[in-house]
Amino acid sequence: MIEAIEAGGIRMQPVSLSHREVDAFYHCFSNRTIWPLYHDAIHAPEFDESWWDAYVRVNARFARSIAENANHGDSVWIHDYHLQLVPAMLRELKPGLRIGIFLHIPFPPRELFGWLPWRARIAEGLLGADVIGFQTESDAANFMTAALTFTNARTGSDGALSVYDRRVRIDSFPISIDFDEFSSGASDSAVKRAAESIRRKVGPERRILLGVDRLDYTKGIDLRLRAFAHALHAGSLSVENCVLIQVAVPSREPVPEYARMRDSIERLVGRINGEHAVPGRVAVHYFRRSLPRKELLAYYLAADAMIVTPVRDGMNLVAKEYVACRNDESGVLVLSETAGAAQELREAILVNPRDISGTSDAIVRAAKMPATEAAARMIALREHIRSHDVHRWADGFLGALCE
Ligand code: GDG
Repeated sequence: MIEAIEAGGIRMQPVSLSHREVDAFYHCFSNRTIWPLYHDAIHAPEFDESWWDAYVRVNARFARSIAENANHGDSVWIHDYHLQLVPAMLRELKPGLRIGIFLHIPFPPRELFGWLPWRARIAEGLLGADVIGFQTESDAANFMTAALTFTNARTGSDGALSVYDRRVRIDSFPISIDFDEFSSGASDSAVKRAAESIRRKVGPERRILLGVDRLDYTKGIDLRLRAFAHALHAGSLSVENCVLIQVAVPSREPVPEYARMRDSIERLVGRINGEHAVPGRVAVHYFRRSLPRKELLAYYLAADAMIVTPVRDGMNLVAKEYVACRNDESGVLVLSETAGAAQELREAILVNPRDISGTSDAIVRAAKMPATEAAARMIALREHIRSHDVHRWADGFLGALCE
């Protein structure tokens, strides 16, 4: 067993995995089976018995490690789709714990979940928890239906599920951000100076549209680029008055689908700039790297509009971070209706990201929105996120777990 690590008053107990396990458990089963399936099968999920075996083995190792480190009566909070079997495994090893699990990604409709050869095992794995948390009510409802279909769980009297006389609460706990941290970070004078410098460099008369995403096929970066190109073609926007800055953070590079997607996005950026750039003015600035936090805040501050167009997203924190940084109440958020955040952020301009001309119209509207309308929307968005921050999320989940 690897030694525990102490950091910031927290003791972390590593769980070691071999390179082969990282490949089969993480890159393959987690990110080529579960990730695409749970995001509405945007890409065909792959099903492979040996990946599943690695997933079971690694989940069992996490469960054992928790059982060795937790005391009777402790609360355990498990996170995300990589560890869906841990709740039931842990309950078996150590029945006296309170167990919660939170899924950061969507939970698919029963028809899609039913594709999984191991659907009953996964649903039963999750049902080992006392509380199963999802980002949205529809994710929670999807799980409820899947559990009733593929396991022996039955509806309990109070809307919870009943599993062999044990009560399992299924609920939504929309995750959020530390509003105060982003808001005060954005009022830092170095961040403000960096934002002014970005504006000066791209041309102070130009509207800045911003995209910030992991390079992931769920994030709709290609659709956003096509919608922006549509506006340039139509003449509703031009490189003289507008620029799109896309920050694309490399992610999951060993997974073949990600390499293909990156190539196609980069070709698209080249094509748009090839068609629309003029001397000193490109249409799209594309940064394939992760920015330090302060630089990211400077981009949030410099941007007149944030364009968030995932085809499917559990929540999307970038949308919330942008809003928290807009202390002067300027700026417009364009947001996919298929992101969990759209359930809360109703004052954003909501779009169907697959509707290229509709998204293009929304981008133009955001770029040209009168300051009074933008402020009214931004004030309402900020109020919501300020009162629904990450502390409320954590307290809500842990409160439910300790009930
Ligand atoms: C999963 C779910 C759910 C991005 N670029 C840079 C950077 N980031 C940070 C952002 C934000 C985070 O990464 C991305 O969070 P998202 O929520 O947008 O997306 P996922 O990574 O897919 O997260 C998602 C989330 O879990 C939480 O439950 O909302 O639906 O898919 O915090 O700021 N940070 C820095 N430089 C960058 O260039 N420093």
